[in-house]
Amino acid sequence: MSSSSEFHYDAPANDAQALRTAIANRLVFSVGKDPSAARPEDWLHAAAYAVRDRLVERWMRSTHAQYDQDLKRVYYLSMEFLMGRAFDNALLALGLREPLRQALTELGADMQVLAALEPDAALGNGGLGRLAACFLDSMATLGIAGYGYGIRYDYGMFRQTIVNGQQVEVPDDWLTQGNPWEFPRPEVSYRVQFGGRVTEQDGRRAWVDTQDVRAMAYDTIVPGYGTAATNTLRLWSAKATEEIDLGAFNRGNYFAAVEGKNHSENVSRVLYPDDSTPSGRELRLRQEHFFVSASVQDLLRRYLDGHAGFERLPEKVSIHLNDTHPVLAIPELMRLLLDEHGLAWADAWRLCQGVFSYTNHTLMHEALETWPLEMLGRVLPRHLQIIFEINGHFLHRLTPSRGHEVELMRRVSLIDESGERRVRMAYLAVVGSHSVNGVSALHTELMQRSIFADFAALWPERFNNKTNGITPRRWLAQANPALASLLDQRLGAGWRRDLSQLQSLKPLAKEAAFRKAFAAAKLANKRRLADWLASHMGLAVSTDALFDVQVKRIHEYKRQLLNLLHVVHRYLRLLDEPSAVAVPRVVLFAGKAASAYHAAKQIIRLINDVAATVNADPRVGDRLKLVFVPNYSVSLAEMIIPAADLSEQISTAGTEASGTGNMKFALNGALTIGTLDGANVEILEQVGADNIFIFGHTTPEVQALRSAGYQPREWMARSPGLRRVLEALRDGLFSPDEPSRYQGLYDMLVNWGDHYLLLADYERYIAAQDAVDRAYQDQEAWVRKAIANVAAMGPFSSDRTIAEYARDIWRCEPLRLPS
Ligand code: 26Q
Repeated sequence: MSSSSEFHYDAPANDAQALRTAIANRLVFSVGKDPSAARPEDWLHAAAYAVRDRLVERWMRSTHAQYDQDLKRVYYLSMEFLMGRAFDNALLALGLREPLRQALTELGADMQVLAALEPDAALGNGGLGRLAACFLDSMATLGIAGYGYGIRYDYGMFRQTIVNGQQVEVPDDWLTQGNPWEFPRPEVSYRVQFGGRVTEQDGRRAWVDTQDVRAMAYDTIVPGYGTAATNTLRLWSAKATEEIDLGAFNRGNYFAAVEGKNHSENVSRVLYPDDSTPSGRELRLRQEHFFVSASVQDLLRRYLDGHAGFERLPEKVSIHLNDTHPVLAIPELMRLLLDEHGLAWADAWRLCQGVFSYTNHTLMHEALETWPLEMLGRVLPRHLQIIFEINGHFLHRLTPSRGHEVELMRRVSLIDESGERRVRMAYLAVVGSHSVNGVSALHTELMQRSIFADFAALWPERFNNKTNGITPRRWLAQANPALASLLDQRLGAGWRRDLSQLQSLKPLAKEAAFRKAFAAAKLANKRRLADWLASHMGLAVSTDALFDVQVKRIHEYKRQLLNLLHVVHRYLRLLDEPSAVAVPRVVLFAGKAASAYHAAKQIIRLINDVAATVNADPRVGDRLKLVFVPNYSVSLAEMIIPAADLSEQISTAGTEASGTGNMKFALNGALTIGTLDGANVEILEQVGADNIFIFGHTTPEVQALRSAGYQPREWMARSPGLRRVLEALRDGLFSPDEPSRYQGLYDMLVNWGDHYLLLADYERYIAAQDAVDRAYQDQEAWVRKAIANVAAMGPFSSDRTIAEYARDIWRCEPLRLPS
């Protein structure tokens, strides 16, 4: 082996000629194909390798510099990373889009066509997973030594197909063509233990007779933008030989397919396709422990590589918990420090609290993770012991001087003793961390008044807000080249790294020429989407219509059904009086339903049934089109969002922790129709009331309605229009072949309590939609509002969010890179 002083490699060149040679070499030497035999996928892989080579150089420099500077490292632990495609993102970071396009053209390939062949890395469900991906992008861009740690699922988020109007899940075999972006690291592997029992000798515990799995690392480079700094996403895979029964993958036997082989080797097989409704299955618990144990072992090894003793751990290591899913990292770190490294309890606990921080992403009771003691004790007996001991110390310290201490202890205990005893993972996260944050101002406020009220009273200094953000690289520079190049012409290119520069757009809204160019960019994006709908769905839509878009996971609290009630209302009104509907609309939905979530699946079916009726009705024509785009994904979002005129953010106030789609739409010049929920509140503050359509009950009003005994029937009785719409659904106007199909949805709203208050917000929503129509009729004014939205989005860059995490929570310094 040569020592590093005599080791040389060629820094790869970046001109089109060099890239062309590099692609040709990679095709032959890495893909192993002759150009005459190469399929488009082979060319894509060759190009990906050529691009990756250019990243590796930066990666090595960054990794060395991090080590030399002994920087504090931030470990972002997340069950989900919704990365999407890597190709265009890497090109943007390297500034290679144009030379690579040219190189490929010379080789006879179309870069755009090749790029579209890359499967999304869909290792996440929705907002939480995409946030993790945006955060990685921002950490690299800001030079923070951040590592993502997660699971390399063989099968990511399922592919959604629509058969007879209904969702059918198909496995996402994203790795079958190989993944040119990842580096397998067979030498980086750790033993992860399950089951067994705990022995004690001379006060020292040992966890024995376990079933073990090996976790093997796969690394992906995370490029920073406008810097040579890069980071690493390290995903763990449990190598196994058996395959799950993928034939049996639809609802009902989706879980059965994996559960039958609920063995350790299946642990990294498939992402749980649940959003905000944890399923509580044992395999999920095993997944959580699997990746957390490997990650903690790996980061301790890296720490000990450069430091003797654990004293400086909190100074050199931050471990961030993305929701409660990785919370087992707390007892796992305790276990390693106590049992493997022989630390005393008090020292180990101080270190734990020093390194851990936790983000909460939901307040909904049914979404809070708890695990039955029985299961935890069986799968992770040592961890359960440690959790009991943490609980004992914690409860002991609560001052027993007040009369109600027993009641308080019952409330805050890490163990829920009502019914089947369960561990409350969110409480464990709060007790074991030095920082607990919410993801929008409203959510953080509610978090401290509801689920964590007792803890916020005990430790107010621990709680803080970090309003979410999105990366402007993917969500503007990549997704919206038309607007991006207009911004470059008028503002320069600096907005990509400093989104606050968009403020300078404000005065430009007064300039007719700018408004014209801005409107032209929006139209180009609408055409791009309309062409896609025509070629992929055989659907003709007019780009003159207002594009009204709701794309996100399908969930009752997000109220896609409220949106649909408006569509039905509009349809009926159109039939009554065609001239009353002056603004033509294309209403577009996309989103997946959790495979076991019946109500969400019914909503999808209803959207498709209404679409079939409305789109086929000759009386309607271009005045109303309803579209459900199947298989919503990061890549589809990149095409759909820039084409939107109107962004639907209509969750019941107090339910959506933040939302991040709301930010993506506004950044791309859509106006929001929304409730005062999540980050909508902050979007309103930034854009001003004239540039957004806010409606509906506020959080305190929602609470008041509920505690006064909300009666949805009364709201229906007071609104003949609403009643007509609901009865149309109930009586089968959109399901003539099975008139009672939507009786259940009707009952949920009218007879079973309408938990998310759709009926209470209906009239105000219709009024807000009428206001949208009126505003859209003045196109000049509409474009001014759209520009005002883009101009106000600076604060919603994830660079701002990450800078706040770094300053307030992680207390880390950025990398200094010699250029
Ligand atoms: C837990 C246990 C078992 C199976 C599944 C789960 C599970 C998986 C995913 C529970 C929750 C999730 C996802 C939650 C989520 O995406 N929350 C969203 O987070 C965004 C980023 O902060 C917010 O913007 C959204 O408001 C919030 O809904």
